[in-house]
Amino acid sequence: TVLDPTLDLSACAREPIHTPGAIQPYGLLLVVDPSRWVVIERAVADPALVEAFGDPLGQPLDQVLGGALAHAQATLAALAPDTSAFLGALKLGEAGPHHTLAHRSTHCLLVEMEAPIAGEPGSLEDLYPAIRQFMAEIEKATSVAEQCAIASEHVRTLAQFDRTLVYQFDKEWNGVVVAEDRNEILPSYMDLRFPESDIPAQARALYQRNRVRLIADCDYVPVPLLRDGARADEPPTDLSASVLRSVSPVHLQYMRNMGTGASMSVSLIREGQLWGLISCHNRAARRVPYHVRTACEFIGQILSLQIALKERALAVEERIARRAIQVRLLARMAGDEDFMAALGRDPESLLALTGAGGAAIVHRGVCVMLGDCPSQSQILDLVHWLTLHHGDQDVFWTEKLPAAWQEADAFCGPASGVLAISISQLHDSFVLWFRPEVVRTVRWGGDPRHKAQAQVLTPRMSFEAWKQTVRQQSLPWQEVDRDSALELRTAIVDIVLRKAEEMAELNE
Ligand code: BLA
Repeated sequence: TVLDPTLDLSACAREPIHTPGAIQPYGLLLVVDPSRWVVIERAVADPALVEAFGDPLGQPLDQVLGGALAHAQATLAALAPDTSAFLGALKLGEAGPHHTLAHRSTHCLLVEMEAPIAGEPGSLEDLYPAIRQFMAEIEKATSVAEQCAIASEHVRTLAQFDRTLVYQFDKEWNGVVVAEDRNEILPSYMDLRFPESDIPAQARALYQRNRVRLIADCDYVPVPLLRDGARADEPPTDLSASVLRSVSPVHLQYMRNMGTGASMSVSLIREGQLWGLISCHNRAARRVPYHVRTACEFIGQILSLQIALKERALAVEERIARRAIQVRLLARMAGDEDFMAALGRDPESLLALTGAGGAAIVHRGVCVMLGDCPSQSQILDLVHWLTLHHGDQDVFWTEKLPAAWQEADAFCGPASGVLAISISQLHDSFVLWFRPEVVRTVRWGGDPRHKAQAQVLTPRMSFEAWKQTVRQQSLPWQEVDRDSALELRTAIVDIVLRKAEEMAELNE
């Protein structure tokens, strides 16, 4: 495949991969006009089928393929828009039983029939023991990483790939490989990162919708979808829901570069969003039987649910731990005349409250410093800047302070990240927490910078990991960190008010 080197990266996301006008050659696709029940387009890979049954184009569906679909017509008629139905394995004469799927879209009905695979399981039930085993194991996992590792192993055993990995997206849709199971045929990708453009937005949208995508052979010859002349000017048919949908030539080239003849991905969806993929690779071409794909889809759904549960449970544990720290700090403050100074007498708790490397308490011009901090004058400058620019905020945070305020360049070592609460506007009272610059050493699967240069749309020819460092940035402040800071602020402000009232009573 020769790829156009003048295309830019955004072109990746614009490629209309849902209307390729062709299918992969493992069966046949009929496009049916549901108002007339006539086949208006077709792609049939096996010429023997056309010979045996005649060309379906223009034929009424109930006559097509020797009546094999006739019994399903009621099911098809009842399909709601944007839904699919599995019609079972329909026997097509000599060509054997074809797993048949129907999808109803707004304008038409897609009927797909997959050619049989030698030795495939007869039913999903045959695979149930493997699924049950998976459920038993994943329930015992103590971390998300372990859950993903268990799923990788089970999907690899079930679907028999050389390598299975779990790929997790970050906020910017770059991905990192968080679990892997493999034999010695393909290399390890564990911990590697890949740029967002490797799985462009419209591809992610399709994976959000269809949970399993099989590309059985990166060297396949596409079978064109043919229509009669009267429909020549109609827009191309949307194959979003089609299992056999032909693949972007760019991605096929990418697979060849990776040394993978076949790939399958199973979507992991958490709270309605694509969280990641279970991505499977094989050196040689490989078809995965329908029931095996369904079992893998099921494993993907169970994994998604388990990840959500585990993340929630870990978050609750973390909140309880922070609450305990807060109680300790408040007890100390309550028993002390100078409550702001009291905060500084338990450095360990104050730092642990937000997971910081350093902290400073600034009150009436006095600055108490704990852990890893900028200098006193730098902290006072920072407080001045905060008062000027963020004085109306109870809480302020950033993980890129130098990006917001250039002077912070000078002390980004201990304090690339800052979380601050303002206690009293009147007295410039602040509590600040600092996080150090994480010169994060990141391994990328491909240098994203290359893509901004000449070979842009050519998938990278090398998977050499390279190191990218993220400068002047700390680890992000999580919601639990910010909430802990804000709760401490509320408690301190209460104390300040109470002290003020006590003073007033004394003066009466
Ligand atoms: C699809 N790209 C994909 C898919 C994966 C990747 C997993 C899903 C389909 C599949 O299972 O093969 C990428 N595969 C990876 C990565 C790893 C992996 C990162 O195993 C890491 C371990 N891809 C590019 C560029 C374009 C591009 C520059 O690199 C630009 C056109 C396109 N990728 C692209 C498209 C698809 C895709 C269009 C959708 C293929 C389809 O479903 O039709």
